[in-house]
Amino acid sequence: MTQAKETIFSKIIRREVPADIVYEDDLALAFKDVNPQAPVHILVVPKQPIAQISDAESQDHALMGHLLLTAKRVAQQVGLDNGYRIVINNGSDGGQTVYHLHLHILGGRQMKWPPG
Ligand code: DGP
Repeated sequence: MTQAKETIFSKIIRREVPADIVYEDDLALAFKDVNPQAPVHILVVPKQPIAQISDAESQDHALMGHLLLTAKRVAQQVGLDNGYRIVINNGSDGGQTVYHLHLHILGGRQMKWPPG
């Protein structure tokens, strides 16, 4: 695993920058996206700063599973009973802008396919 450089998400995790936090455990934090693309738009981040999914290695196996299950749990918690989308943008072509791995939970409207 390549250690990520410090990003705004590390500051949110340390509570140095405010965010609307909806879930926290030992390994992960979930908070509302500052620029929502759907009525519900929440980010799930590992507290350990992995830059992007393409940097994750076999030793991160359990953490990757935990992040997915956390996204499911948070979606349930906020009442996305009609469905939702989980997105991971990876790298420049993937549209990633913050290089601290994060899962987007998008919901509260009908999603389109293919995505832009
Ligand atoms: P991505 O493009 O996948 O790297 O998504 C980064 C997301 O992070 C983007 O949807 C906006 C969100 N974001 C960026 N800075 C902040 C911040 O300071 N606070 C919060 N809550 N979200 C942020």
